[in-house]
Amino acid sequence: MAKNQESSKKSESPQKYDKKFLTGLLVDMLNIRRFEEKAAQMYGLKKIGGFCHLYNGQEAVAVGSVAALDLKRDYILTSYRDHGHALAVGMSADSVMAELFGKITGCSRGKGGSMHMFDAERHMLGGNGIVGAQIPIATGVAFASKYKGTDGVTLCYFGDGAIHQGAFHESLNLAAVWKLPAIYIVENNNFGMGTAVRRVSSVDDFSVKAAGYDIPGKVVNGMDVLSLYEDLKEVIADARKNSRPWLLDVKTYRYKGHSMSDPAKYRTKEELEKYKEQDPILLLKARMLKDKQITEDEFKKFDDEAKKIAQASVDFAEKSEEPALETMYEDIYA
Ligand SMILES: Cc1ncc(C[n+]2csc(CCOP(=O)(O)OP(=O)(O)O)c2C)c(N)n1
Repeated sequence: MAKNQESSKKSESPQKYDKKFLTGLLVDMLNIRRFEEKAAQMYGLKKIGGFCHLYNGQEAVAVGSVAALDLKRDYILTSYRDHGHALAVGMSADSVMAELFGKITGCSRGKGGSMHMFDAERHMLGGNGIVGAQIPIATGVAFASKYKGTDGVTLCYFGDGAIHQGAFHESLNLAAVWKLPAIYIVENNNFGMGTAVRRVSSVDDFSVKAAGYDIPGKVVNGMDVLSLYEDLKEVIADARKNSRPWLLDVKTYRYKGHSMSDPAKYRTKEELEKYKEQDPILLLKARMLKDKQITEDEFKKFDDEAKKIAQASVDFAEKSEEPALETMYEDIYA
């Protein structure tokens, strides 16, 4: 039977990584954080309609895992909390913000909105509004990679609420039987909307569920981008080499409410502050400062640049046109 693993990488020194690589991770996380803050502000100004789920606090998960991929052959799919994943694969802030604004220059031509970021060229096969919908789709993508012999792996991100959907069981069973190179990543942020995970889950550690499919499982620290990157490197290499699925319980935390309409009264300020002490951006910054791989001035420069990119994306979205009325009947498959 496949054995589960606990991440042993708690506080690796970043010294073995060069400054360029670490700066890349830091800048990617900063860009997501500042983008999400700007999106929240624009939502408040009613520039963005519909649902909007922010990724603040969870940045290390998308950034660290995408950094471990080879996006020429690998794919990712995720839930409606998808802005961070879109930016992490290199989609422009302009195309993501314009999508939030419902403009024709958005990545889904303004027809998808917050929950439907998509970029086939960059192998980001979408956010999904239906909880857990991406799990069977990702399983199919992994099947296609195996069938075509591309050696590609598929990362499928979903929440701790989604793991209780029947589609999870059906998908993991098939992925195990067909030995598919799919990595199922529970972004375990402690809550499914306002419901704490301990109130709805029979287990604390989701990786134990891997045993039910005879596949390997692992608990991963989702606040430390470097240890997550290292864990994912190993898991991806194994899934690619041995063509087999994995289940990862990635421990993370969302700073904002479930969506823009949620004041998050179901948790204490103290709990939120406790998690913010291990903020993924500040953790990496502290390590880089300690190892003299960044200065406070450089950090400020990157942060200012991230704010500029977010503001520029708003300017771009504001200036863009809405989809023309006749495009209403385009992009419809059924
Ligand atoms: C099939 C389905 N049921 C219910 C909903 C309503 N809903 C939207 S998000 C959500 C909570 C999911 O939480 P989780 O999977 O933990 O992801 P997170 O929001 O924490 O990222 C629910 C119940 C939905 N969109 N789809």
